[in-house]
Amino acid sequence: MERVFSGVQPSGVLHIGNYLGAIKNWLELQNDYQCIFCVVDLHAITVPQEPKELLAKTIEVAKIYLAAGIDPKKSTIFVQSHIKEHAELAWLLNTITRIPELERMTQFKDKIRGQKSEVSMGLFDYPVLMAADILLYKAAKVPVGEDQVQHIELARSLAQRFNGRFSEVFIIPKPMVRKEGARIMGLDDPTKKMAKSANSAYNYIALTDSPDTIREKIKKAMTDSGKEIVSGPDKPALANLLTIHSLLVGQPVVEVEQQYQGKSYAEFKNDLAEVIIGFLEPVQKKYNALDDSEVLKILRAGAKKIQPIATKTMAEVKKVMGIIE
Ligand code: AQP
Repeated sequence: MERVFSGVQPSGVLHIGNYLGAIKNWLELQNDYQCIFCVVDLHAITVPQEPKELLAKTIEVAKIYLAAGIDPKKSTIFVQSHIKEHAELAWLLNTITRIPELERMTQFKDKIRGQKSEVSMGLFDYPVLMAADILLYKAAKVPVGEDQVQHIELARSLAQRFNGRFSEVFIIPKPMVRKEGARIMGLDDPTKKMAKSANSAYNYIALTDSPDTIREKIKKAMTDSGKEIVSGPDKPALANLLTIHSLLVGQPVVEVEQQYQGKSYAEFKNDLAEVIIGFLEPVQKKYNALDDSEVLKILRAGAKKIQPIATKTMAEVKKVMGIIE
């Protein structure tokens, strides 16, 4: 079975964009691949995190994985920092990474805007750590949202460079990006992607939002000029809301458009809020029933299960690089 690797940062509340762009994809892969899903805490600390919150969010993200349907009997879930080889391999890959390769990363450029003097070396190096995450497990496929594709391109380049310079150790990973939902946009600004780190909570629907909060956020969500409920390049806000609706009910966007012909924005938004609430209800029920200590047990068991893969890859890497084990 080919291996799949992906992860989410415990850097905030998981939102519907994370679900539709990444986690929904993971659910479909569980039966056909050896799946490894990680809570990437070492990535989260590339920007300042409140320690107590980081701890709580790490468990929270794992709970969301489980509540959304990741089955620990089929897939491995674990915390990135529990496998030391992620950081170790990142260091070794740093030695073959070129500075301009990291300087052109869009996510880095976006994140440092207006705060250059505060930027950490960790944030600059984020894509190398991500390459290490993927290459360590020799994952063939990496299901992600569109924003992460550039980072996977770097992982591919580093794997090719390493294999060429030393020996064929790494598998060259491929991104798996859904056609629909790969880039869910912010509700308050449909020109930018929905993000955990957004300044306003009105940017996203958190997977743990209450029904009333969801109704309020959808009511306040931006719409475009005009009256018709149609998708299109000049209708970024509606295109985004229609995509969310379409993916959650499993109906193509054109059918949703037809359903709302002649109806008002208010009617569409009311229904969309109820669709989201209906979708999240069972997820939240499962989430609330999960016990922290049980979740921690699952995470520790996950790390134990995949540790041998990481140990083996590192031994191979060190051997071909001339590092004594
Ligand atoms: N808006 C999105 N639409 C579709 N997929 C998305 N992903 C993130 N945002 C969207 C995908 O979710 C996975 C986890 O990504 P992350 O932990 O980096 O989440 P985030 O919301 O992007 O978090 P942050 O903290 O706000 O980071 P920045 O500011 O860097 O975006 C990935 O597969 C991602 O593609």
